[in-house]
Amino acid sequence: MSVVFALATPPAKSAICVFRVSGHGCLDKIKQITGCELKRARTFYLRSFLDAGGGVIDNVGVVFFKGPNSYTGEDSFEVYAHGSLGVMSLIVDVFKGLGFDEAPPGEFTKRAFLNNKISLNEAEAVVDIIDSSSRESVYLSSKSLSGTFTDLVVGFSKKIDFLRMGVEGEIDFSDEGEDFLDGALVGGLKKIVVDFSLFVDGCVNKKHYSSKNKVLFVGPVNSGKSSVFNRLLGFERALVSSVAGTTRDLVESELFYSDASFSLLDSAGIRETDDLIESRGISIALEQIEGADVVVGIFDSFDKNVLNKFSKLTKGKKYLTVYNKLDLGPPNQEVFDCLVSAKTGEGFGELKNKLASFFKVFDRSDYSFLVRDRHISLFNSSLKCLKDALLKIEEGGGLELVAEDLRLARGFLDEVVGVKTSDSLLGDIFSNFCIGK
Ligand SMILES: Nc1nc2c(ncn2[C@@H]2O[C@H](COP(=O)(O)OP(=O)(O)OP(=O)(O)O)[C@@H](O)[C@H]2O)c(=O)[nH]1
Ligand SMILES: [Mg+2]
Repeated sequence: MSVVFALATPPAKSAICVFRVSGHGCLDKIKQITGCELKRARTFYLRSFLDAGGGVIDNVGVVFFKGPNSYTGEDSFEVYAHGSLGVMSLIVDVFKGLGFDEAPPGEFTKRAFLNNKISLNEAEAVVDIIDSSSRESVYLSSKSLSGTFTDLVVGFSKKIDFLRMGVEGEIDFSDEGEDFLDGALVGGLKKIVVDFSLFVDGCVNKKHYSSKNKVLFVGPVNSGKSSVFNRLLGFERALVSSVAGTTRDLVESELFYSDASFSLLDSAGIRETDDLIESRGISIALEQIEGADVVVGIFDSFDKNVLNKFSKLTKGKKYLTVYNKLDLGPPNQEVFDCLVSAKTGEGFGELKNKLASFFKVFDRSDYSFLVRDRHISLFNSSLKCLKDALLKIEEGGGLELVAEDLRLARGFLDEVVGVKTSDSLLGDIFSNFCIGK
């Protein structure tokens, strides 16, 4: 395979940037890059990084790994340089000049999989941990990454193989036309159906787990929606002004709080208006209610009609009413769920807690592993085959058919760990990675 390189850190100004290089022959080039030979693998060397003419670009850290004892399983090295855009661009030029190719997304992990360093589901867990937006999903992904999940799947595969060997044995020894299965094998099959069902129940689909908790702010104009939104985020994301109708477009930002991440959406204040742009903004706000998980109504006064109108607009969604501008005085009715002042910050601890309480946090012990649609579908197919095998035995079906069901059940599990995987599936999986991973 060709030598590939990639920037593993974001292409932005930072203290340090890290480049990865992998592929046969790449270690021979280190001398050219640093002007000297590095003796020991896995040792951090401080060296000069030289351009093609021998000019010093930067003082960098270099570590090399000798395959197969590397992430990719190939000879590889990493360069830790100062994180300036100029340095990054010059290093890229040097690598290109040496004939290295820019790595496509996921190339390093793909090579690790192809070189049997990790299973396919472990490669997928690498993406999951990078994508993790909550603490819980970090723990769930790291469990898959550590190999526990693979061990369990491989363990089930071995048990299925063992049962199939038993069934095949019975086929060889059974009297002509008389199919009979040893009670221990039947018991074994029943047990694996139960254990495997429990395991599948213990997996949670990444799609549901990582879906963003959408919190939409609505309310009359000038009630302080954008101010509350900004105060929650801790910075001035949305424009605030005393002019009614300031917010037109939808403004979105992420908030991480209490083990979960939220997607906060500030919207245009709702009122009757002749302004075309403002009324379009109001329509967008109303459309967003449908897709929101929680709607937060922000008000700066008590008006029964206005409150009723907003309550109706939320169409049965989870709804929190917030009275803002508490610093100017409390509301004249105690009907609000939360009282805050975006100006002073009063009441925001309670508001955040109330928001977080709307979202169920998965219990790590209930949901043991984070899986994808691909895994769920393979698990269900495998479980169906196991159940079919059991049914056939109980109904006195042919042992050949039972053996075939077990073979199929095992095959689906092979696909989970990537024993047999099509090139197009690999393409789909690895194209979702970041560059440099
Ligand atoms: N005293 C006081 N003023 C506030 C508070 N929150 C917002 N304001 C003021 O109220 C005015 C409107 O604030 P915004 O945050 O722009 O209100 P909005 O609901 O987003 O307004 P639109 O986008 O126009 O619908 C501004 O002048 C803010 O400074 C508060 O807690 N106390
Ligand atoms: Mg606003």
